Amino acid sequence: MNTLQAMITLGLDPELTEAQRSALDEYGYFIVPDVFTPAEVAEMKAEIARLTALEGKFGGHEVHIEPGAPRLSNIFNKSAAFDRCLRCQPTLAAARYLLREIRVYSLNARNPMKGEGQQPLHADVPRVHPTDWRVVNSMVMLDDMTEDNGPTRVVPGSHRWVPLNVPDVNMAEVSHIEVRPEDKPLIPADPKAAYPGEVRVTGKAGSVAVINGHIWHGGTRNESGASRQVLHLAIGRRDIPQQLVEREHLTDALWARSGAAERFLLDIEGAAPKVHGYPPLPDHARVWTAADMVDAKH
Ligand SMILES: O=C(O)CCC(=O)C(=O)O
Ligand SMILES: [Fe+2]
Repeated sequence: MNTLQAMITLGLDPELTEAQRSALDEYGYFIVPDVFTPAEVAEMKAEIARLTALEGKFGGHEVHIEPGAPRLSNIFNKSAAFDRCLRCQPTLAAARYLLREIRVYSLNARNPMKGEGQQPLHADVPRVHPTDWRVVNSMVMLDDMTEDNGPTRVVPGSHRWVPLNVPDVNMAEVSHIEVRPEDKPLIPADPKAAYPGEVRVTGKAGSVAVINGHIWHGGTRNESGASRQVLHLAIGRRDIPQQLVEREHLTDALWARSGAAERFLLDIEGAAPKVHGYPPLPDHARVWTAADMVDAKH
């Protein structure tokens, strides 16, 4: 199996449209409406609610817990409702275009609470040379994402700039990010503040915003308090470590229901299920705050 074959097997067009490709190249993102139907969105939302009730304050523990923005991680292994994310054509086609051979990097859910959710501007992954693209991320909107319920902000074109405030869980082998003299004037004094030219990404439930994972972006404060349930469907270059190593968390159920293409995309081919029943919750979990991400640099 390879990436092209997996997409063909799943019945997906492996190519971006010309407009999507030029937006991804030039601005670092594009938005596609109506990728998922209302019924599909409703099923995924119901499953998020069920898993959130099961996990409570530990939601997100496999990666990190974010105060003010309840998260869930490892959700392919926890529910069949998200299998359709492996057929999210715009994300997969963008990832294939930018990264060539790909696999799932992670699938997380995040819902900022009223008055919470402002993240520092960051890139999800480091980049050590100009064409070292590592991750394509996407926001699968399970609610309408509006100007005032904590939409994702992006800085168009910043995918070509220095990787900013990369979360430590995503640094892989990179221990130092070089800041060239020409990068210095771009770096914000306060990464949580509005940045000149930033855009709030909005869309109806069922839309998907696809971003180059190197673009400067972040969650914003949920002013209205309206639910803003979003999945982060992140696809990585196949030689970059997964954020969540799917085979380490593999459940019997996911193994049993997946076909060859799904197993390739999750990188669980030849794996043996390790988790029988619902994945266990820890005694304690790593809490991560936006401040940690920036403080770690100083
Ligand atoms: O949920 C969002 O709007 C973006 C979150 C994000 O960028 C992250 O957690 O890395
Ligand atoms: Fe991010």
